[in-house]
Amino acid sequence: MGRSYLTVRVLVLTVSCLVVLEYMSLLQSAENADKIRPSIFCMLDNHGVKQTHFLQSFPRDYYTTELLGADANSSNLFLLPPSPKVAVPTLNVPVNRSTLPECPMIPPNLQGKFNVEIDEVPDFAELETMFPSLEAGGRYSPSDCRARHRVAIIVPYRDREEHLKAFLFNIHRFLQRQQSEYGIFVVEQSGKGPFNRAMLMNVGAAEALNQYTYQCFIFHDVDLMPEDDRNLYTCPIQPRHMSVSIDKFQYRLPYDEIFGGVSAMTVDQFRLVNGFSNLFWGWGGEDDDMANRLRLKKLFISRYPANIARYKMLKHGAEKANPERFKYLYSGAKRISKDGYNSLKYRKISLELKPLYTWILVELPKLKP
Ligand code: BGN
Repeated sequence: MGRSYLTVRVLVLTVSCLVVLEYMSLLQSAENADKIRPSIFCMLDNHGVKQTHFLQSFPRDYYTTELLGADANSSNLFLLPPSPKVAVPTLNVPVNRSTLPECPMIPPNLQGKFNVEIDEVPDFAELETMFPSLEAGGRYSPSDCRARHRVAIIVPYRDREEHLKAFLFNIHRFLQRQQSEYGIFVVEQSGKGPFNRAMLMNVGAAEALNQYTYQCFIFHDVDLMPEDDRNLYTCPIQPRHMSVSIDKFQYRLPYDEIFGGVSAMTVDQFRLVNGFSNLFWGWGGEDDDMANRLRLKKLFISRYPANIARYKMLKHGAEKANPERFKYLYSGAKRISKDGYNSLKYRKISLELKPLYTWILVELPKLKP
């Protein structure tokens, strides 16, 4: 009786010790995992399985820091002569922020979902007084910490002044809450011919890099207003499609490969796929061509969860669809190395550092396929 009682006690003690040991080792590994990749959002995949979504778990200098603006002077990329001699202002070298502490990974003043203001937008003169911390050209960096990424927001544009006003009103407040270091580049196509959204984005990339060592681009339609500031406009590890759920599409992704609306790419990713094709004149297909380029170069489209990556779309008339888009989409793989950033040509009519944005007016030539 006495011996078996002792055996039971020894067994209980041993099991308790094992449980405590296991618990401690679990705690340890969880702590180490957090050190490697701090998690911010939790997502559910299609099967309802919980996945951790990692944002910016990489250092600030992860991206190429070489002066990519030099590209614009290389033989591959040039302005169509004769280009009128416009004084090209460049931005001042930013104040030395290296002594500031790095901004926190999760910006402390986020609001989450907020009401997008589209009905009562102040006029430009008033808007310009509302963002005193902006530098010329619509540049911003937080004053009390060093932003984690340098982001160029590229907005292809023509003849949508009301949209531009609403966009600027909403986006500056949004990005400043995110403690982002950014510049806004509005690239306007001159003339009345078919719009070439993709080529304007190539121009925006080249011109932004001429100004500053941006690490990534966010290509942004002017009529899309983000509705939740947890949708962080940071440099992505894989190209990120940002406008996942839009009110116009009942907040549903129209199809898996869509890369239009708002999308983010690092400078390196952009260069790897040779930017956008220059051949898509009129509505449609240029974003699908980019999705094909990403796949060809073994990059993946990443997305934030749909309840966060939400957008309101401003109303506008339908643009004329490009009847040639199917042809160019099918032949895209053959052209990736010669049609894109390395074959871009444009005539820069004007570049102005306006208070709220950098305005670049260009004439786009029809390039041979
Ligand atoms: C698709 C367009 C995209 C556009 C989305 C959302 C084409 C190519 C034909 C296969 N693609 O149909 O460019 O972003 O709709 O509007 O038209």
